[in-house]
Amino acid sequence: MRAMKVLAAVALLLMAGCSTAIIPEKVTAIELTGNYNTPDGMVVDREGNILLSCPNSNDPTPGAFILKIDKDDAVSEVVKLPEHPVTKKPCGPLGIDVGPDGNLYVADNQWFTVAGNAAFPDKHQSRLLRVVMKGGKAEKVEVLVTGFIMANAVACHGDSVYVTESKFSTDPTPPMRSGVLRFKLSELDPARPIALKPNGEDPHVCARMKTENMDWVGANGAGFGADGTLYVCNFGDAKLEAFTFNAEGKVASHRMVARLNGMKCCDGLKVCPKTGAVYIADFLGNAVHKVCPKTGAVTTIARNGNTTGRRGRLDRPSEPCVRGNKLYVANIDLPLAGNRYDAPHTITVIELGE
Ligand SMILES: [Ca+2]
Ligand SMILES: [Ca+2]
Repeated sequence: MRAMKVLAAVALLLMAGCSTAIIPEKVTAIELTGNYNTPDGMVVDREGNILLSCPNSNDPTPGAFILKIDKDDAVSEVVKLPEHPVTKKPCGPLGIDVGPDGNLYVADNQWFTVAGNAAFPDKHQSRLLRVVMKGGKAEKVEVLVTGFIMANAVACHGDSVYVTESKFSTDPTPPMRSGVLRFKLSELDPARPIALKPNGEDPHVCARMKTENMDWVGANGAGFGADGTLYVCNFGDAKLEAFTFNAEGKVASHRMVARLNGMKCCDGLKVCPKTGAVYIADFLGNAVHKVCPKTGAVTTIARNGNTTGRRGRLDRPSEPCVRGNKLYVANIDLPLAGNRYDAPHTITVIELGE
Protein backbone atom coordinates (compact mmCIF):
# COMPACT_ATOMS: atom_id res chain seq x y z
CA MET A 1 0.00 0.00 0.00
CA ARG A 2 2.77 2.37 1.04
CA ALA A 3 4.77 1.42 -2.04
CA MET A 4 1.65 2.09 -4.10
CA LYS A 5 1.38 5.55 -2.54
CA VAL A 6 5.04 6.29 -3.22
CA LEU A 7 4.64 5.10 -6.82
CA ALA A 8 1.52 7.25 -7.21
CA ALA A 9 3.39 10.27 -5.87
CA VAL A 10 6.30 9.63 -8.25
CA ALA A 11 3.86 9.24 -11.15
CA LEU A 12 2.19 12.55 -10.23
CA LEU A 13 5.57 14.28 -10.05
CA LEU A 14 6.53 12.83 -13.43
CA MET A 15 3.24 13.94 -14.95
CA ALA A 16 3.65 17.42 -13.47
CA GLY A 17 7.21 17.53 -14.79
CA CYS A 18 6.09 16.55 -18.29
CA SER A 19 3.44 19.24 -18.44
CA THR A 20 5.52 22.15 -17.12
CA ALA A 21 4.88 25.13 -19.34
CA ILE A 22 7.83 26.42 -21.35
CA ILE A 23 7.09 29.88 -22.76
CA PRO A 24 9.71 31.25 -25.17
CA GLU A 25 11.15 34.66 -24.39
CA LYS A 26 10.01 36.22 -27.66
CA VAL A 27 6.74 34.79 -28.96
CA THR A 28 3.88 36.35 -30.95
CA ALA A 29 1.03 35.07 -33.14
CA ILE A 30 -0.31 35.62 -36.63
CA GLU A 31 -4.11 35.54 -36.42
CA LEU A 32 -6.07 34.09 -39.32
CA THR A 33 -9.44 35.70 -39.88
CA GLY A 34 -12.35 35.59 -42.33
CA ASN A 35 -12.42 32.40 -44.40
CA TYR A 36 -9.37 30.90 -42.70
CA ASN A 37 -9.84 28.90 -39.49
CA THR A 38 -7.61 25.79 -39.47
CA PRO A 39 -3.93 26.03 -40.54
CA ASP A 40 -1.62 23.05 -41.11
CA GLY A 41 1.27 22.39 -43.57
CA MET A 42 3.84 25.07 -44.42
CA VAL A 43 6.86 25.58 -46.66
CA VAL A 44 9.12 28.53 -47.51
CA ASP A 45 9.02 29.30 -51.24
CA ARG A 46 11.86 30.65 -53.42
CA GLU A 47 10.87 34.27 -52.72
CA GLY A 48 10.92 33.75 -48.95
CA ASN A 49 7.14 33.62 -48.50
CA ILE A 50 5.63 30.89 -46.36
CA LEU A 51 2.97 28.90 -48.19
CA LEU A 52 0.36 27.58 -45.77
CA SER A 53 -2.23 24.84 -46.21
CA CYS A 54 -5.54 25.84 -44.68
CA PRO A 55 -7.81 22.76 -44.70
CA ASN A 56 -10.39 24.49 -42.50
CA SER A 57 -11.21 21.11 -40.91
CA ASN A 58 -12.81 22.81 -37.89
CA ASP A 59 -15.27 24.82 -40.01
CA PRO A 60 -15.30 23.62 -43.63
CA THR A 61 -18.01 26.09 -44.72
CA PRO A 62 -15.64 28.45 -46.57
CA GLY A 63 -13.81 25.60 -48.40
CA ALA A 64 -10.06 24.95 -48.29
CA PHE A 65 -7.22 27.25 -49.28
CA ILE A 66 -3.50 27.69 -49.83
CA LEU A 67 -2.39 30.96 -48.23
CA LYS A 68 0.77 33.05 -48.40
CA ILE A 69 2.51 34.64 -45.39
CA ASP A 70 4.84 37.30 -46.82
CA LYS A 71 8.09 38.62 -45.31
CA ASP A 72 6.11 41.07 -43.17
CA ASP A 73 3.82 38.26 -41.93
CA ALA A 74 0.88 39.62 -43.98
CA VAL A 75 -1.55 36.85 -45.04
CA SER A 76 -3.06 36.61 -48.53
CA GLU A 77 -4.79 33.92 -50.59
CA VAL A 78 -2.98 31.90 -53.27
CA VAL A 79 -5.84 29.61 -54.30
CA LYS A 80 -9.11 28.10 -53.17
CA LEU A 81 -8.90 24.36 -53.78
CA PRO A 82 -11.71 22.47 -55.54
CA GLU A 83 -13.95 20.06 -53.63
CA HIS A 84 -13.33 16.31 -53.78
CA PRO A 85 -15.26 14.66 -56.67
CA VAL A 86 -16.43 11.64 -54.62
CA THR A 87 -16.92 12.96 -51.08
CA LYS A 88 -18.20 16.34 -52.39
CA LYS A 89 -16.42 17.82 -49.39
CA PRO A 90 -13.67 20.48 -49.47
CA CYS A 91 -10.13 19.47 -50.28
CA GLY A 92 -8.09 18.57 -47.15
CA PRO A 93 -4.70 20.17 -47.81
CA LEU A 94 -2.05 19.08 -45.28
CA GLY A 95 1.56 18.70 -46.48
CA ILE A 96 2.82 21.16 -49.10
CA ASP A 97 6.12 21.64 -50.93
CA VAL A 98 7.41 23.59 -53.92
CA GLY A 99 8.72 21.39 -56.74
CA PRO A 100 11.81 22.11 -58.85
CA ASP A 101 9.29 23.19 -61.53
CA GLY A 102 8.01 25.97 -59.23
CA ASN A 103 4.61 24.30 -58.87
CA LEU A 104 3.04 23.37 -55.52
CA TYR A 105 2.60 19.73 -54.53
CA VAL A 106 -0.16 19.27 -51.95
CA ALA A 107 -1.57 16.28 -50.04
CA ASP A 108 -5.39 16.18 -50.06
CA ASN A 109 -6.30 14.25 -46.91
CA GLN A 110 -9.92 13.04 -46.96
CA TRP A 111 -9.55 10.75 -43.92
CA PHE A 112 -11.39 13.14 -41.59
CA THR A 113 -14.35 13.00 -44.00
CA VAL A 114 -14.51 9.25 -44.69
CA ALA A 115 -13.41 7.77 -41.33
CA GLY A 116 -16.40 6.18 -39.64
CA ASN A 117 -18.73 7.40 -42.43
CA ALA A 118 -20.76 4.53 -43.92
CA ALA A 119 -21.52 6.65 -47.00
CA PHE A 120 -17.92 6.11 -48.08
CA PRO A 121 -17.08 2.39 -47.79
CA ASP A 122 -13.91 2.92 -49.85
CA LYS A 123 -11.58 4.75 -47.47
CA HIS A 124 -8.92 5.37 -50.17
CA GLN A 125 -10.10 8.87 -51.14
CA SER A 126 -6.96 10.91 -50.36
CA ARG A 127 -4.81 12.25 -53.18
CA LEU A 128 -1.71 14.13 -54.33
CA LEU A 129 -2.50 17.39 -56.13
CA ARG A 130 -0.44 19.92 -58.07
CA VAL A 131 -1.19 23.64 -58.08
CA VAL A 132 0.31 24.89 -61.36
CA MET A 133 1.88 28.32 -60.77
CA LYS A 134 2.45 30.94 -63.47
CA GLY A 135 3.87 34.40 -62.78
CA GLY A 136 3.34 33.94 -59.03
CA LYS A 137 -0.35 33.09 -59.50
CA ALA A 138 -2.18 29.77 -59.29
CA GLU A 139 -3.26 28.78 -62.80
CA LYS A 140 -4.97 25.43 -62.20
CA VAL A 141 -5.18 22.46 -59.81
CA GLU A 142 -4.36 18.99 -61.12
CA VAL A 143 -4.91 15.51 -59.65
CA LEU A 144 -1.71 13.42 -59.88
CA VAL A 145 -2.19 10.40 -57.58
CA THR A 146 -5.32 8.79 -56.11
CA GLY A 147 -5.91 5.99 -53.60
CA PHE A 148 -4.20 7.17 -50.40
CA ILE A 149 -5.97 6.54 -47.10
CA MET A 150 -4.29 9.48 -45.38
CA ALA A 151 -1.87 11.42 -47.60
CA ASN A 152 0.01 13.63 -45.16
CA ALA A 153 3.46 15.21 -45.58
CA VAL A 154 4.89 16.18 -48.99
CA ALA A 155 8.62 16.66 -49.63
CA CYS A 156 10.22 17.34 -53.02
CA HIS A 157 13.79 16.09 -53.37
CA GLY A 158 15.87 15.60 -56.51
CA ASP A 159 13.69 14.46 -59.39
CA SER A 160 10.92 13.12 -57.14
CA VAL A 161 8.13 14.04 -54.77
CA TYR A 162 7.77 12.02 -51.54
CA VAL A 163 4.43 11.63 -49.75
CA THR A 164 3.78 10.00 -46.36
CA GLU A 165 0.82 7.62 -46.10
CA SER A 166 -0.15 7.63 -42.42
CA LYS A 167 -1.64 4.12 -42.58
CA PHE A 168 -1.46 1.44 -45.27
CA SER A 169 -4.72 -0.20 -44.17
CA THR A 170 -7.57 0.19 -41.70
CA ASP A 171 -6.77 -3.22 -40.13
CA PRO A 172 -7.02 -2.66 -36.33
CA THR A 173 -4.45 -5.39 -35.52
CA PRO A 174 -1.12 -3.95 -34.33
CA PRO A 175 1.36 -2.94 -35.48
CA MET A 176 0.00 -0.23 -37.74
CA ARG A 177 1.90 -0.18 -41.02
CA SER A 178 2.64 3.08 -42.84
CA GLY A 179 5.38 4.66 -44.90
CA VAL A 180 6.58 6.92 -47.66
CA LEU A 181 5.82 6.81 -51.40
CA ARG A 182 8.15 8.23 -54.04
CA PHE A 183 6.93 9.53 -57.40
CA LYS A 184 9.28 10.75 -60.13
CA LEU A 185 8.02 14.12 -61.39
CA SER A 186 8.37 12.76 -64.93
CA GLU A 187 5.78 10.01 -64.28
CA LEU A 188 3.12 12.39 -62.94
CA ASP A 189 0.49 13.09 -65.59
CA PRO A 190 -2.84 14.74 -64.73
CA ALA A 191 -4.32 13.15 -67.88
CA ARG A 192 -3.64 9.74 -66.31
CA PRO A 193 -3.46 10.01 -62.49
CA ILE A 194 -1.62 7.14 -60.78
CA ALA A 195 -4.11 4.89 -58.93
CA LEU A 196 -2.31 3.33 -55.95
CA LYS A 197 -2.53 -0.33 -55.01
CA PRO A 198 -3.89 -0.67 -51.44
CA ASN A 199 -2.34 -2.27 -48.31
CA GLY A 200 1.15 -0.87 -48.86
CA GLU A 201 1.59 -3.07 -51.95
CA ASP A 202 2.13 -0.22 -54.40
CA PRO A 203 5.60 -0.21 -56.04
CA HIS A 204 6.00 3.51 -55.22
CA VAL A 205 6.43 2.68 -51.51
CA CYS A 206 10.08 3.47 -50.75
CA ALA A 207 10.16 3.38 -46.93
CA ARG A 208 8.13 1.42 -44.38
CA MET A 209 7.38 1.99 -40.72
CA LYS A 210 5.56 0.25 -37.89
CA THR A 211 3.61 1.82 -35.04
CA GLU A 212 2.62 -0.11 -31.92
CA ASN A 213 0.23 2.56 -30.57
CA MET A 214 -2.97 2.01 -32.60
CA ASP A 215 -4.79 5.04 -31.10
CA TRP A 216 -3.47 7.51 -33.65
CA VAL A 217 -1.48 7.20 -36.91
CA GLY A 218 1.97 6.22 -38.18
CA ALA A 219 4.11 8.09 -40.76
CA ASN A 220 3.42 11.80 -40.55
CA GLY A 221 5.82 14.74 -41.02
CA ALA A 222 8.75 14.28 -43.41
CA GLY A 223 11.70 16.24 -44.73
CA PHE A 224 15.21 15.88 -46.14
CA GLY A 225 18.52 16.82 -44.54
CA ALA A 226 21.23 18.45 -46.64
CA ASP A 227 22.99 15.05 -46.99
CA GLY A 228 19.87 13.39 -48.46
CA THR A 229 18.71 11.69 -45.26
CA LEU A 230 14.92 11.44 -45.14
CA TYR A 231 13.49 12.16 -41.66
CA VAL A 232 9.99 10.84 -40.93
CA CYS A 233 7.84 11.33 -37.85
CA ASN A 234 6.17 8.23 -36.36
CA PHE A 235 3.18 9.96 -34.76
CA GLY A 236 1.71 7.30 -32.46
CA ASP A 237 5.00 5.99 -31.09
CA ALA A 238 6.50 9.51 -30.65
CA LYS A 239 9.57 8.58 -32.71
CA LEU A 240 11.73 10.39 -35.21
CA GLU A 241 13.04 7.90 -37.78
CA ALA A 242 15.67 8.39 -40.50
CA PHE A 243 16.17 6.66 -43.85
CA THR A 244 19.01 6.80 -46.36
CA PHE A 245 18.73 5.44 -49.90
CA ASN A 246 21.25 3.84 -52.26
CA ALA A 247 21.77 4.80 -55.90
CA GLU A 248 18.88 2.53 -56.94
CA GLY A 249 16.56 4.31 -54.51
CA LYS A 250 16.33 1.34 -52.13
CA VAL A 251 16.61 1.84 -48.36
CA ALA A 252 20.30 1.70 -47.39
CA SER A 253 19.77 2.42 -43.69
CA HIS A 254 16.85 2.92 -41.31
CA ARG A 255 17.41 4.11 -37.75
CA MET A 256 15.54 5.63 -34.87
CA VAL A 257 16.88 9.12 -34.14
CA ALA A 258 14.78 9.90 -31.05
CA ARG A 259 11.84 8.48 -29.14
CA LEU A 260 9.65 10.01 -26.38
CA ASN A 261 12.11 11.99 -24.19
CA GLY A 262 9.50 14.71 -23.63
CA MET A 263 7.67 14.08 -26.92
CA LYS A 264 4.12 12.70 -26.69
CA CYS A 265 3.80 12.37 -30.46
CA CYS A 266 5.66 13.43 -33.59
CA ASP A 267 3.41 15.31 -36.03
CA GLY A 268 4.82 17.72 -38.66
CA LEU A 269 8.57 18.32 -39.01
CA LYS A 270 11.01 20.66 -40.72
CA VAL A 271 14.77 20.38 -41.06
CA CYS A 272 16.43 23.73 -40.34
CA PRO A 273 18.37 24.61 -43.52
CA LYS A 274 21.04 26.44 -41.48
CA THR A 275 21.74 24.07 -38.57
CA GLY A 276 20.31 20.71 -39.73
CA ALA A 277 18.26 20.47 -36.50
CA VAL A 278 14.87 18.79 -36.88
CA TYR A 279 11.92 20.77 -35.49
CA ILE A 280 8.88 18.69 -34.55
CA ALA A 281 5.32 19.76 -33.73
CA ASP A 282 3.93 17.69 -30.84
CA PHE A 283 0.13 17.77 -31.18
CA LEU A 284 -0.55 15.60 -28.14
CA GLY A 285 2.04 17.28 -25.92
CA ASN A 286 0.95 20.78 -27.04
CA ALA A 287 4.63 21.47 -27.65
CA VAL A 288 7.33 22.04 -30.24
CA HIS A 289 10.72 20.37 -29.97
CA LYS A 290 14.16 20.56 -31.56
CA VAL A 291 15.92 17.24 -32.16
CA CYS A 292 19.64 16.92 -32.86
CA PRO A 293 19.86 14.45 -35.78
CA LYS A 294 23.29 13.20 -34.63
CA THR A 295 22.73 12.62 -30.90
CA GLY A 296 18.93 12.36 -30.79
CA ALA A 297 18.85 14.91 -27.95
CA VAL A 298 15.41 16.52 -27.64
CA THR A 299 15.12 20.18 -26.60
CA THR A 300 11.61 21.46 -25.94
CA ILE A 301 11.27 24.97 -27.40
CA ALA A 302 7.71 25.67 -26.20
CA ARG A 303 4.96 23.87 -24.33
CA ASN A 304 1.73 24.90 -22.61
CA GLY A 305 -1.65 23.53 -21.55
CA ASN A 306 -4.86 23.84 -23.56
CA THR A 307 -5.41 27.43 -24.69
CA THR A 308 -7.20 29.56 -27.29
CA GLY A 309 -3.88 30.41 -28.98
CA ARG A 310 -3.89 33.99 -27.75
CA ARG A 311 -0.52 35.68 -27.04
CA GLY A 312 1.29 33.09 -29.14
CA ARG A 313 0.44 30.15 -26.91
CA LEU A 314 0.40 26.77 -28.65
CA ASP A 315 -3.10 25.52 -29.49
CA ARG A 316 -2.62 21.90 -30.61
CA PRO A 317 0.27 22.46 -33.05
CA SER A 318 0.62 20.26 -36.14
CA GLU A 319 3.48 21.69 -38.21
CA PRO A 320 6.58 23.84 -37.70
CA CYS A 321 8.40 25.92 -40.33
CA VAL A 322 11.75 27.70 -40.03
CA ARG A 323 12.18 31.06 -41.80
CA GLY A 324 15.36 32.95 -40.99
CA ASN A 325 15.68 33.02 -37.20
CA LYS A 326 11.95 32.54 -36.65
CA LEU A 327 10.03 29.34 -36.02
CA TYR A 328 6.44 29.41 -37.27
CA VAL A 329 4.10 26.81 -35.75
CA ALA A 330 0.65 26.10 -37.22
CA ASN A 331 -1.97 25.50 -34.52
CA ILE A 332 -4.50 23.09 -36.03
CA ASP A 333 -6.67 23.43 -32.87
CA LEU A 334 -8.58 20.15 -33.45
CA PRO A 335 -11.07 19.35 -30.66
CA LEU A 336 -9.11 16.31 -29.44
CA ALA A 337 -7.08 15.50 -26.32
CA GLY A 338 -9.13 17.85 -24.15
CA ASN A 339 -8.75 20.86 -26.46
CA ARG A 340 -11.60 23.10 -27.61
CA TYR A 341 -11.62 24.62 -31.10
CA ASP A 342 -11.76 28.33 -30.47
CA ALA A 343 -10.80 31.76 -31.81
CA PRO A 344 -8.28 33.09 -32.46
CA HIS A 345 -6.95 30.79 -35.22
CA THR A 346 -3.22 31.21 -35.05
CA ILE A 347 0.32 30.61 -36.23
CA THR A 348 2.70 30.90 -33.27
CA VAL A 349 5.89 32.83 -34.15
CA ILE A 350 8.95 32.15 -31.96
CA GLU A 351 12.28 33.99 -32.25
CA LEU A 352 14.95 31.31 -32.12
CA GLY A 353 17.95 33.52 -31.31
CA GLU A 354 20.36 31.39 -33.34
CA1 LIG B 1 -7.61 28.71 -31.22
CA1 LIG C 1 -8.05 25.72 -28.44
